[in-house]
Amino acid sequence: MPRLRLPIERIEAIPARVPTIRPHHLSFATVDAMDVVIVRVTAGGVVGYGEASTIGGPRWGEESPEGIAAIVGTYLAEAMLGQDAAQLNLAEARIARAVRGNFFAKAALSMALHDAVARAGGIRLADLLGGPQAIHLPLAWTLASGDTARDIEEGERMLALRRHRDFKLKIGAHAPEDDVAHVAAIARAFEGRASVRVDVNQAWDEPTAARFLPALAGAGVAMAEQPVAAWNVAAMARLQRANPRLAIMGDEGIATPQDALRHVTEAACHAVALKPAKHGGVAGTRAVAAIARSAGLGLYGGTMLEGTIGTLAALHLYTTLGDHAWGTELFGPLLLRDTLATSGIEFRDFAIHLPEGPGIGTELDEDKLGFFRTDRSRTSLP
Ligand code: MUC
Ligand code: MG
Repeated sequence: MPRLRLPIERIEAIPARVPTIRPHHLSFATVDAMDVVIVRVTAGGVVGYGEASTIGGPRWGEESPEGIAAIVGTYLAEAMLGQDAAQLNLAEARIARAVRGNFFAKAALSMALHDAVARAGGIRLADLLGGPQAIHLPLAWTLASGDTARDIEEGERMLALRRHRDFKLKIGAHAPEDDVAHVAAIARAFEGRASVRVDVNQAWDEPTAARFLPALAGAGVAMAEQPVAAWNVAAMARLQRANPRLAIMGDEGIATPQDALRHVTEAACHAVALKPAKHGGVAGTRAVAAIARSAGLGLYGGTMLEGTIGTLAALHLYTTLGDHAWGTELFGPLLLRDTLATSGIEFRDFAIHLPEGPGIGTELDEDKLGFFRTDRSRTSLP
């Protein structure tokens, strides 16, 4: 039986910086541009794309755009050039062994290989993964303008556009009393029309979380993401036990399958934010999702605010995983002022829609990449 052979001929990692439509305020940084690394792989003459992004450089996690580009372009390229991309299980195992950690870099290459193989077969990435269980997924939006009135106005616009009816609020940068007042005002404004969740991005210690999570639950918040430090799984468990009305979601604390197992065995959360970047690619994401699902934890299709390429790769993957109890937040391209892809994504009816392939279903816009790339001076306008 002949089989597909796709020897990897070229691996490129290109850093780029794309401005956001407004400053995005998180507990640890305010972001007005997203740093992304586009990975382009050529295998058997077929080109596939992947993307890694960081939020505020190495501040959300340990990896920086410069580091990602160096890891992909040097160490992962050395390990993978000449290997058969079509042997995806072997390829992912080799990537995992080639360097320690560096999950964002590994994920971008994993996505690009999967995209190339799907394109070579003329099918969607989701079909390569066994086929989607849904062709659209619920789409949350993050209200993080830094101002309560502006957030309410932005939320009203999203509802009127029928784009989002789940809002995640970024808190933790201000006094907790002020954060709770901010969240309560927004929850009141959207009561009965939209859900409100919060993401503390590790900013609180356990006593602060113990004191203020009940107030958030009382204001109508149904889910609180990573209220305490990623390492503090024991505190997550105590907080979850003390706040049964609230789903505590693990994000920064759940990268590897072992992290997921630990959260399960310690009953440390009711929900898990998936992010291919955190999990090192397709195989890692599926492993974490399987553990979470087996333990009855709700899945959330998370984002690192990637542009169109990374967002599409995550979307194809998430559609194959079954029910996402908390929906997705794959809105990255909507927060960016421009795109590095030749086509957009369909965002409508409060959902993100799976495109037709092949692969992820779009192409890299070389002119835009030429304009936004940060590794050489700009030569032309987009
Ligand atoms: C995070 O921690 O979840 C996802 C959405 C958003 O606004 O920030 C990210 C990161
Ligand atoms: Mg988060």
